[in-house]
Amino acid sequence: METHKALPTYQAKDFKSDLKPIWCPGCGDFGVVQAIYRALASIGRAPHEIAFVSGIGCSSRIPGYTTAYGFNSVHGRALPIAQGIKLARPELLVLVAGGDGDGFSIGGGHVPHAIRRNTDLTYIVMDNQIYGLTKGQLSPTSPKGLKTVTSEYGSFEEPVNPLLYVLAYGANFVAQGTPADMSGLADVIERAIRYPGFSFVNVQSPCVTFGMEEQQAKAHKAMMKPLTSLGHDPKNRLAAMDLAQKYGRELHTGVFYENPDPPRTFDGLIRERQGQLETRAVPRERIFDQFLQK
Ligand SMILES: Cc1ncc(C[n+]2csc(CCOP(=O)(O)OP(=O)(O)O)c2C)c(N)n1
Ligand code: SF4
Repeated sequence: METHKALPTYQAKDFKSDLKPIWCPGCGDFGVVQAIYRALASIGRAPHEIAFVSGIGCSSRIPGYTTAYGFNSVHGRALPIAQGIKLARPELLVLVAGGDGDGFSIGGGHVPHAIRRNTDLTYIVMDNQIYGLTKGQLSPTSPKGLKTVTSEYGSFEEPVNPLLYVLAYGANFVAQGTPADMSGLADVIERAIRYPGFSFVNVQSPCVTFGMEEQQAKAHKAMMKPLTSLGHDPKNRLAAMDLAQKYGRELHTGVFYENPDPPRTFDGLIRERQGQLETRAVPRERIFDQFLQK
């Protein structure tokens, strides 16, 4: 008689590494990593099947606190590295994380290209509206008027709106969460990971040391408006963009946009082309040349 071995199941604790986080007590990133553990347990992939890439910043320490393969890489360069990993090892589940400075300042130029290329990965930004690691300078998402060590008179600049930014460039899965609502955050991260293609989660993650009062957990609990309670249809990109314009004034949580008809992924198209060339017995080293010539 044939016997079937039960597939291994994972719990949140299986994704927690032995490294003790060195974040300030109360930092929102503690909640984000917990939500990631929960989401990964639901996904059910083994830690060794996950590559977790980050840039540089307090939030970019996150891969080290998980049991996945981690790369705390270079400031602003997590996305190109992660795309390279996915192309070289398509069977891996690839996660990318970092701060708003990492993603929308020094790394901002990579975001549109990662979106239009549509490599299958999940990008989680811990948006605390400040540079945490370097001790409280203005970040691209700092609100106008914010006084920091680099803006004595209050910031003169309009902030970047990460939600509108990624929607405008055509991202097919866009969500927002806060660690003040742990199960909601774990849920959107899980849905983002399950989405085939580039997916984006903006996390309003409080910086308790340099961040604003309105950006702390207590304020988030009072402000939070789940998109489901507004009757928002996540299949409607224009409605998502309309809501995203309220970034900085309202705290909407949940899925803004999920394209119900996911386009082909870059890694999928490359794999398909490689398969065609391999059946025509083209030497492996020439596969990429052939692809580029077309
Ligand atoms: C090329 C380069 N430029 C600047 C820095 C200095 N630096 C390190 S982290 C950081 C910004 C951190 O802010 P953010 O990305 O928002 O992350 P947070 O620390 O707030 O989580 C900067 C400017 C660096 N490490 N490398
Ligand atoms: S400085 Fe801010 S972002 Fe960095 S660990 Fe402390 S609270 Fe968190």
